[in-house]
Amino acid sequence: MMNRRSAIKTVALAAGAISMAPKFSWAETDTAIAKLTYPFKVPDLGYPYDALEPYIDTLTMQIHHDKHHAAYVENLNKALAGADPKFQQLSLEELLTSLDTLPENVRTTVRNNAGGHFNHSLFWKFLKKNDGGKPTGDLAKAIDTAFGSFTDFQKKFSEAATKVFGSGWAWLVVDGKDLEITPTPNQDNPISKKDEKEVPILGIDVWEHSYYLKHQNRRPEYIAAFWNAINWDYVAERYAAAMKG
Ligand code: MN3
Repeated sequence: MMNRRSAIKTVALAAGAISMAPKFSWAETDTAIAKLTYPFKVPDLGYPYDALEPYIDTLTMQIHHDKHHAAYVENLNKALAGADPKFQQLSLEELLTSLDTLPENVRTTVRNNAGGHFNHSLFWKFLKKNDGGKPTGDLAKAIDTAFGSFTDFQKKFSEAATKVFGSGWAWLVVDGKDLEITPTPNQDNPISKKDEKEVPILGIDVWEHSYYLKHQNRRPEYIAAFWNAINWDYVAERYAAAMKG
């Protein structure tokens, strides 16, 4: 049995392991989301449920935000409530960049639900009705450089989103100074990758809960509609911040 002294030592070692986890420096514009701490709350959508009609329907937005996102937040809080208090002090970003330092009994729950909370908090901000609008300025230039043209980028991103097997996300990330498209399974976020330093600047949720009510099994139809509901100003802000970071 562990005596008090070795128990304290174990805690100190674990704390040391956390501070040694690779530090991910998040862009300034994202501080609000990345630096959130326990107890987590579902953020306001920031616009009415019907703001994205007809591209993303009102009922889907309502259930997606109020039920699905809320469930991730609730499950994350529950997992952390039962964990060592020092893990309650980690920000959302710190949790997701040091998953392997978390106790095994909460690691998967935190991975799925901190991921779900982070991804969805970003997702609501990625969305704004644009009626076919396109990126401009430096972001537009970077997309042309990386993918040939905006049309080629749309094609590649849509393809990546279509191909995600089961539930997951497709992301546009800044890796170093380059733009790349990368999928993640489940609620994983690119910031958790150990061998890459990717900053997600745009992402599409391709879990069925994000399109099934309107599009049933027709994921490509939802992906086509998504292009009319991207907040390019926010994506450009994230791009600029990631290039500075
Ligand atoms: Mn979702």
